Amino acid sequence: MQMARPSAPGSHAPMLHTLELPPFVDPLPIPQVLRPTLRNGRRFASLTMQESHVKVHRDVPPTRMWTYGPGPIAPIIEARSGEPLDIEWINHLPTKHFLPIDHSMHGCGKDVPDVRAIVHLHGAKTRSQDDGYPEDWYVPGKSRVSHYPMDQEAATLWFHDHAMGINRLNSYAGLFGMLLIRDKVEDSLHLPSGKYEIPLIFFDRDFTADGQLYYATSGDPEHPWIPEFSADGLLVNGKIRPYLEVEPRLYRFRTLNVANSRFYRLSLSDNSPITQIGTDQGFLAAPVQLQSFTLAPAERADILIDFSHAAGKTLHLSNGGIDLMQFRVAAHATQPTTFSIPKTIRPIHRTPESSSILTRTITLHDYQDQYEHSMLMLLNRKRWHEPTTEKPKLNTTEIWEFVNLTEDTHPMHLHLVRFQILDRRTFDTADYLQKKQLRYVGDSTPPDPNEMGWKDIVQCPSGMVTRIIVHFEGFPGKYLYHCHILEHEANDMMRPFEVIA
Ligand SMILES: [Cu+2]
Repeated sequence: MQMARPSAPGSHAPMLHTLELPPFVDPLPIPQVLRPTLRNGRRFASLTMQESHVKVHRDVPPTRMWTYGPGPIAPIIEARSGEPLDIEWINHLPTKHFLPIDHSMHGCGKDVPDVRAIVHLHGAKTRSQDDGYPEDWYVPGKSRVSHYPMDQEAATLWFHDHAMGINRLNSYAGLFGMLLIRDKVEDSLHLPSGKYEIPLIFFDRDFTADGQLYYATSGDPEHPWIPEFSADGLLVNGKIRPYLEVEPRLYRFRTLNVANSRFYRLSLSDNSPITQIGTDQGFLAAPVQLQSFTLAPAERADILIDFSHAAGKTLHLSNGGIDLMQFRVAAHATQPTTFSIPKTIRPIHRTPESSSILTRTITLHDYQDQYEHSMLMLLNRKRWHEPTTEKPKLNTTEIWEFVNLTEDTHPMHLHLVRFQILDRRTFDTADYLQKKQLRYVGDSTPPDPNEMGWKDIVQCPSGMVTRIIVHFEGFPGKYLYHCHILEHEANDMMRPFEVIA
């Protein structure tokens, strides 16, 4: 078979050469919309984690995946600000896992069931017991109802598995989806909607020659964990390099990176402008015109693309040099378009540094063996199970500075809260490691214009101090913060924090 490549490290399976598959032969799947229904006077939705068999490409046999719902990708849940919502998450997965579990990982021993799951609604302001704490996992046959107050602004949220030590595999299997919160500000903007508003969910996967998911291992059967995962197969909404037929008019795309480790740098093949109107936690104060934008794992960008200049043409959304998907622009729009890009969107008051009552320094470490292989990644040199050290008081504001002593950019995420990025600044890492002194060697740089909104992920580059300002509001209780590279998070770049009433 021409598509079979010999084998990947740690495996004997022949692999699929996904980059040799003909691109743009499958239409982009559009996930169904799930609107909550009223049950006993409360808004309610239910989603079932289940095994499904999904066609990722015309020429690839169906792939076993684990998804929320029967489709190739979870339905998009539509919620409204101010309208509380209960979601029942039913675990109907098989009892045997099909991806390589590392039983030496924290909370991943042979004494716990292989298949276990817990859902975190990323970006939601929820009580601790509804947040999807990693140790609150449950097994097939069980379910759990989580309550989401939706006391927050319009934004692109997403849900994914967060079970201790195994969510990198559960998410890789397909356990993720998008939830949109809408509000009156959004209504008043009259943005493209209905078939002109399209979710784009990016991820990468490797496949064996028979089309099954392949997750690389270290080659050591006792410690199969790998420090980072990136694959050849580039999927959008569950298809490898699909196409989308569009009209020559303005579209809104809700983009989300659900890859385990991969960062995307997205642009249009003809370099036409992309207008970003929102980020992780909702609208920017004003639109930002971009030639390209980066999405770290878990980041979202709410973007507008105007195809009216490209009637009758094709163009591509590219990641670096590779076209991820194709837009086929029709010669004519089906109806006159009345949408225009707003000049301003919603006021965002910058949180003054003077409102912070405490600065916490969080160091990021990568411990390597003699061959420079990563063994363990930690925050403040502490493992997940060590006692909680970050205990912000409810309704107070703090500055958190992430001191990155590693060679990677880490997308750091805090549960419960939204925050603003203050700045980034290069420092002398050797000095810090030897003398524990923070000596800056560059000027501080402000966040990029498209990072000036409310965020819940911050990219923390190597050798820099990245500062955010956070108002801890909502609920007291135990939450967590972690790197959103799922391989890092599992070993052990994740720590609890507790909001104290
Ligand atoms: Cu990381």
